[in-house]
Formats: sequence, structure tokens, C-alpha cells
Amino acid sequence: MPKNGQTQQFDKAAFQAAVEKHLTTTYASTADTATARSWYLAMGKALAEISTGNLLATEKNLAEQKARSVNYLSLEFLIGRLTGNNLISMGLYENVADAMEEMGQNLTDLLEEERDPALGNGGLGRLAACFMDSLAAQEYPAVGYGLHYEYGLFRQSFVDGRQVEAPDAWRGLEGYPWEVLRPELNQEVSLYGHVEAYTDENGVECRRWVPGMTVEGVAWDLPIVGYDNKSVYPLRLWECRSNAPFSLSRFNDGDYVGAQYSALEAGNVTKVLYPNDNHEQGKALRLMQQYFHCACSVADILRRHEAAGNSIESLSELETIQLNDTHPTIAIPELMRILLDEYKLGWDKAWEISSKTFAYTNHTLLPEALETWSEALIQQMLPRHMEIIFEINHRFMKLVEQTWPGNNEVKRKLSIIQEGPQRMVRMANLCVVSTYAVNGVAALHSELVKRDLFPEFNELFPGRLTNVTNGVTPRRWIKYCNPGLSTLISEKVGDDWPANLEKIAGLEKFADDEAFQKRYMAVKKENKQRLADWVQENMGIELDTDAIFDIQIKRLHEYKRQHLNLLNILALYHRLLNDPTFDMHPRVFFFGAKAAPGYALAKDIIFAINKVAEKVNNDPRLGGKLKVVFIPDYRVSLAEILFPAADVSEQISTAGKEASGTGNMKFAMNGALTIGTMDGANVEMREEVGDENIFIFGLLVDEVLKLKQEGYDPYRYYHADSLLRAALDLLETDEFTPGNPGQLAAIRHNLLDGGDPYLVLADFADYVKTQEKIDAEYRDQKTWARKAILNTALMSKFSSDRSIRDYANNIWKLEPVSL
Ligand code: NBG
Repeated sequence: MPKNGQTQQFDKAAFQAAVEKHLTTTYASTADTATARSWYLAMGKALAEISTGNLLATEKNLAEQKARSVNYLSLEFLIGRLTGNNLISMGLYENVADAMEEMGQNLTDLLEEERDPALGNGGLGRLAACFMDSLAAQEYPAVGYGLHYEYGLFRQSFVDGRQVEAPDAWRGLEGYPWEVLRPELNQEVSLYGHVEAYTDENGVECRRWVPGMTVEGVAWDLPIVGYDNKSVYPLRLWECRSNAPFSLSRFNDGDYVGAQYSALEAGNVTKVLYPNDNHEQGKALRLMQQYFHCACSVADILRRHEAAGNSIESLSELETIQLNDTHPTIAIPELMRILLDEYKLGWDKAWEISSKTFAYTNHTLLPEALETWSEALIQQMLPRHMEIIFEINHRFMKLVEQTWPGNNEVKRKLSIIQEGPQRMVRMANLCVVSTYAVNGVAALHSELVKRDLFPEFNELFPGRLTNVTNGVTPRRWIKYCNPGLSTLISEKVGDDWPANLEKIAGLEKFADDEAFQKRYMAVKKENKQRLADWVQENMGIELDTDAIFDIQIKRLHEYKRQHLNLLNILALYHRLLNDPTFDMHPRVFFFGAKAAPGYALAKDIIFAINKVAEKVNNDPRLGGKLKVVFIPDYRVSLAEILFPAADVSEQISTAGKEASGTGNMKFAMNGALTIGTMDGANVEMREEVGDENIFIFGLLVDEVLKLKQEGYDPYRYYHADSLLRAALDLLETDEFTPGNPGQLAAIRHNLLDGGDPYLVLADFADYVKTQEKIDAEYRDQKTWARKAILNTALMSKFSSDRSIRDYANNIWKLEPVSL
């Protein structure tokens, strides 16, 4: 098979006939009258015929081969549009473009009809999507398990600069063409009720859950198409439905939804994605989502295992379950419950199987993101699970007592149950105790997990805590989103790099080649033009592509410090207007970010950036040197335009706070130079590209800790630095909100009187200095080109293929199985 070639048989006439058939029979249109949307849908359905066939063939092959598989459990999969990406994986992009052209349709236009499936918030969900892509590309047997939210992450618009949220009905009225319903896989899920003791037919004392209600889990499969191979793995998304017809009499009696059942309708459970990134709220409906997800997924894993004729004792030999953060932790007591109560295994046997099956990935150290659930809530919704959690903790506490006799402090710290006025279940502790591997997502983060978050666990379970550095798929994040660069790379290193990113190192020797530099920078310029056109068309702002395109795209969060970026912009504004000697290369600062709807300060920061943008973009005194563009509704499909167009990548979190970051990798692959702190994966990126090809600034993790311990005083910086003072004081005036002074003051107040929890002021001076360095270096385009090329060339470590191989070799012990 030619590498990177067509992996599917393609019969153009048959494909066109399938498109026409769907156009007429599925979407009730004809070729003469159909809208672009109907064409896109019909094309999607015709393509899904191919992927569904291969999905079933892969499933059958893996069952026959008794292959060991990973089950990736995640509440979020931020997959982005599938059609273009799947066409590339199938090797059918040109064939389909040609077939559609003959039918009078332009493929690029049709692809724009697809709405992003935004079934995730940010990095954590996007990572899960990259991982599914890499599992399929390398044919490591896998099933992704998630939820079929009716509404994905909200759609964002700005009204007078303020974020407004609207529901995201990503499937549209017609449904999503790539998904297939799998009615034979449906599951029944129990909730509420009580636990009873009984004696079984052998006279053994047993316990069982008598549920108060049940709901139905409906399975939808999305195809994860392996790049350049025939394997297709399922991303199985569960939708919750009410499984019983309404009982009208009980409904009328008023007891249909008894007090203990809360005001729930089954259909609510998977209605909407919780829009929080790195923040957990502890709402009952969220716990219900989590349990619903786990119950359906664990039952499906057991169904598959049994259907292939395997014994329950062999479960951990054939299946491993990866928990993407603590969100699916309740799968652990769920599997234990089934092993104990349904398979009637003794505790030790059940525990042996379960604890060899689960592994857990930690994605954050932020306390507000570490999940705890009220014991009372779990007790009410999942009474048998609460019993099992108690038993796990009881046995674990004995181990702690053996290791640290009489040490109540360490017991309090490690206990799965957190004491207090309201007892809470610490999900991360439950995970560490109950899994065979725990990993952080970048070297620095994993070290901090061991050193600061779980030092005693690390002592208790040597070797359990480990690292797998994140990665991103080069298929979507180079080949698909940056065709110009892809052509250039293929010309120099051959066209098999998307599946073997090590090959990209072959570009290194062209870094000083002037002809190559020119072509590389010409591609960058085209990509900047593509973004500028988008901005002109959608926002009416005219941009100059000779300016430095400086981009910060990620969720809005104080720790990510979009407000540090904003302060530098205010400083530039101040200097341009007040310092006649000050000169700068024209720069456009781009932002893209959604704020959690309940996160007031994050929303204030969005508002402030928008207001500053309004003023700056229309102020003739600035001579066009400074532009600010806040792209509304940032999402995967916009990321695909933004990453390739960047000169500068903003990765400026407070050291120790960003577990890894993955946008940082996408930027660098596409030739943007990073300005960043020594945080997350920035540290490893610096190792790869060398200090001279990345702009590092700011306090180190231990300096941050030390400064906080010594008593951090933001006013010290304010008084000592006149530029910082000028920038902060602008927020008090009506400079950007004419007639309404103080509208932006909340940010200043938070930084000065609120204690500046993320040390924005402490890092300001070094940030400004480093931005000046960038300004100077950009003026030498040859040196800049060299650095950009080296960034592309030296990023192969950050392919998610490498991450997945690390998981497969070091944690899951998986072997590839080809179809
Ligand atoms: C996020 C981190 C990012 C990291 C992604 C993927 C959570 C809880 N964590 O730094 O903040 O890149 O996970 O690992 O969303």
C-alpha cells in the first residue's frame, strides 16, 4: 500500500450514487434544489457507510483475536469537525473533492457546513480526541467512552464587549451524519433506592442494591478512522433516555418524582456539557452524569468481554480502563459492585481484578479542580457505591496504620473520606488507592504530583506515580490545518511524516537554507492572510500581515494570565502615546477564549480586552502599530486557522499551574515562537528546541512558592515600576469606556487589593522585557525564519503518537493489531 495514499477502495460512481441516494431518501432534496447543507449531510452519510463497515470489521477482528484493549473513559471528547479529517485519514480527500466537483459541489465549501461537535471544554477534552486519533493511527485496540450531550459547549458572542452564551445544538435538526445508533448495545442504569442484606441459595450473607429508579443508556458510535490504515475504532457516546413510559396515574398523584429522586427527568442527564474548565462545582446532576457514563461504559466493557467468551477472572488481562481525570472515578466502585454483587466474587478477588484494570491520569494541581463529592449525596444517589467506598477506605486506612503507626495526621491527609462539617469523598485519593498507575501529563507536572500533591502515596506505592507527557495529533494539527507547510515538509522529508513525526527532524538541516527560509515564510504569510481575511469578513477589522501575529488562545482563566498579556498591551499603548522615543514593530494581539458562565473575573477580563480593542483599533494616534482582536466563539475549527497563522505563541501561566498545555505544541509545530514561563510542557519544549529558540521569562515554580511564603505584596511592584503603574491605572479611567470610568477596575482591584493570586505583577517586568526582545528579533527575518523552522523540526516529541506509545508500552501493555 502506498504510504499516505488511498487506503479505501474508492468507486467514484458508487460513491456519487450513495450521495444522491442520501440526498433524496434521507434529506428529501434533489440535486437541483438541495442546499449546501443537504449536500454536506448526504456526502457525510455516504462516507459514513464506508467507516461504519470498517468499524464493524475492526470490532469483529479484535474479538476474534482476543486482543487486549484500552477503554478510554472521559466526560469530554472535543473532537472538532470530523469530515475533513476523516477524508485525510481514509486517503480519500482528492477523490471525494473530484467526485463532488463533478456533482457541481465544492468540497471546501461543503466542509464549512459542518458544525463543530464541541463535546468538551478545552485541553482535557481535546487531548482525549488527539489520543483517539493516535490509537487508531497506530492500531492499538481501543474504545473511547463518553457522553452524547444534546448541547455541547455554549456558543459565545459579544454584546457591547461582554460574553453572551447561547446553547450549542451541534447535531442540528437532522442529526450528525457520522454517528450511528447501536440499539443492541443499550444499557439500563439504576439510581437512588437502598441496599438490603439477604442470604443467597448457598446460605451466604450478601448485599444488594434495590434501586429507586432506572434510566436507559442509548449508544451512539462515532467512527475514529485510523490514518493510512483500515482500522476504525468507536467513540461510544451514551445518551440518557427515560426508559419507562410515563405512568399517568403516579404523575397525577404527584409522586412520580418523589422527593428523593430530585426534580430529574432522565432526558436531563445528558442534556448539556458542564461548561467548566479546571473547576468542579459539585452539583447533583453532574454526579449523575458521571455515574451514568461509568455505568453504561463498564457494563459495555463486560458485555464485550463475555461475548468474546472470556472469563471474568481474565478481565484485567484483556481490558484496561484509563480514567481521564477523576470525572469517571465512580467506575471503580461500579466495577467492584458488579464483581461482588453480581458475579459473587469475594472482596479480595474482586479487588485484585479491579485494581489491575484501572489507571488514572491527573490533569491538574489546582485545588478548585480536584473533585470531592459530598458523602450524603453519594449515599442518596448510589447507596451501594458509598458502602464500597467505605470498605476501600477502611482497608486502606489499615495499610496507612501499618506504615505510619499511630500517625493520625497522615491518616487524615490520605483518607478517601475528608472529615469536616460535611464529609466529602476525595476522588483523586480514591483513584490513587484503586489503580495500578497514576500519571501526570508533563515532566514538571508529574514531579509536582509526586512532590507536592501525593508525596505519601508515592512512598506507599513506589512506582505507581509516573509521567506521560501530552502530545497532539500531527494529522489535524499540521497536515489538515496547514496544507502549505505540509507540502513543504513532504518535499524535504518524504510524505510519511504525519504517521512518523520523527521524520520531521529532517527539516533541521534546511534551517539556514535561504531559499527554504523564503518558502517557509511565504507559507506563514499565506496563513496570516487566511486569518486576516477571516477577521475582515467576520469582524470588519483590517489587518496588515507584515505585523507580528501574536496569539493567545485557550480557556479564560486567571492562572493562564490573559490579563498579563492585557497589561503589556496597555503598557505599549501608554508608551506609544507618551514616549516619543519609543518604537515598535506593528503587532496584532489575538485572543480566543471562553469564560465559564459563572466566572465573573474571567468575564471582566474578556470585557476589558474587548473595550481596549475597540479603542486601540480605531485610534489614529497609534499609527496602526497596535491592534487587538478578540475572536468570538473560539473553537476547534477556528483553532485550525489560528495556529498556522501565528508568529508568537503566548504560554504565560504562573509557573506550577498549567499541568501541560497542548496549544503550546500546536503553535510550535506550525512555526510560531513561544513566549512562555517555565511551566507545563513549555519546559520540555525548551529542552527540544534549545534556549535560543524559545522566549522564556518569569518566576520558576520554587520562586513562586518562596515569594508566597515570604508574603507577596503586589503594591511593592506597583510602586516600584512606573510602566506597570501606568498600565494598571489606565483601568481606573474612562480611556476605554468613554463616560464610564471604573468599568474595568475590577481587574486592577483583584491584582492590587485582592492579593494577585497568580503573581501577574511579579512577572510583569520580565514579560515586558521579553516582548521587547521578540520585537527586536522579528526585525531580522532571516534569523526569525531559522528559529521558526527549528521549532517545526524539533517538535516530534509532541506527537500524540509518542504519548500513546508511552501509555501502551509503560502503562497499558498493549500491542497493535492491524486489520
Ligand atoms: C488540563 C490542564 C492542561 C492540560 C490538559 C490536558 C484540566 C483539569 N486540565 O494544562 O489544565 O494540557 O488538562 O492534559 O482540564
